[in-house]
Amino acid sequence: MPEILRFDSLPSTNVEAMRRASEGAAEGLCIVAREQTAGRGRLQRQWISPKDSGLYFSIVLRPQFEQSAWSLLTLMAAVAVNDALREACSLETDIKWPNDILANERKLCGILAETVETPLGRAVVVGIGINLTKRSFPQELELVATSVENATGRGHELEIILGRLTCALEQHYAALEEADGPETIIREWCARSSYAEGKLVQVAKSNETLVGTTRGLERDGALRVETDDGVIRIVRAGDVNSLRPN
Ligand code: BT5
Repeated sequence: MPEILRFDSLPSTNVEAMRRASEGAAEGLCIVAREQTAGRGRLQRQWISPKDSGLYFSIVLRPQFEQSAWSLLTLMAAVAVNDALREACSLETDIKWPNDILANERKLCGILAETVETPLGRAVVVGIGINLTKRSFPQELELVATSVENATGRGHELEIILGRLTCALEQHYAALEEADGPETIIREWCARSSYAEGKLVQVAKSNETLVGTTRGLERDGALRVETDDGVIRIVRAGDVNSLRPN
């Protein structure tokens, strides 16, 4: 069983896990909070985390494989969340590249991996926020967000989802550590994501926006997008949105 530390309230479970990692916490330490007052998304964005409305979770990892494969940790976590929700709530979800779990095309979960320097070497904290109840996001996000309660029509036990999630993380992290780990995780991710292949998307990058059709993932998890001129663009960062053909 992993060690799980529970808090009533934290600014951010990722910040707490990073602090503990920098103090030498072992791989596998999990932090769970009933609420976050400064929950973090990517690029200084916010993750809204009201009390007892979501699973706010972070885990400390100390990967021994080469750093070029660390970007796959986010994909590995998405695969684990997808499994945990199926097993605990009979809920089928989609994965939007790279880190969003969707139900009915709305965001139900976000994942944020951050690295931290520690006395035991560089560590990674993988943070996962899952909306459990209807109160987990404000009305202004109604068109883009959803929760397990919204998607299944009933409430679900946080502890059951947490139990499944830690098992699934353990299983898929072990798979990623194998020699063929990158291929395995990419295969598992593609099997669970409608965004992997043949999806018309718009990608907003920091300096440009491109439109094209998805053509699978690179070995490091980057998204391949074929633009109109037949060129394959490799996307390593950016926000992806599905476009429907007219
Ligand atoms: C993410 O960022 O989706 C990563 C979220 C990671 C949250 C977890 S919770 C546990 C751990 N501790 C932390 O401090 N963070 C992690 P990004 O792709 O940048 O999406 C952020 C955007 O999602 C925001 O700008 C909002 O538009 C939207 N958003 C914020 N809160 C939301 C919520 N509860 N449900 C759905 N969408 C939300």
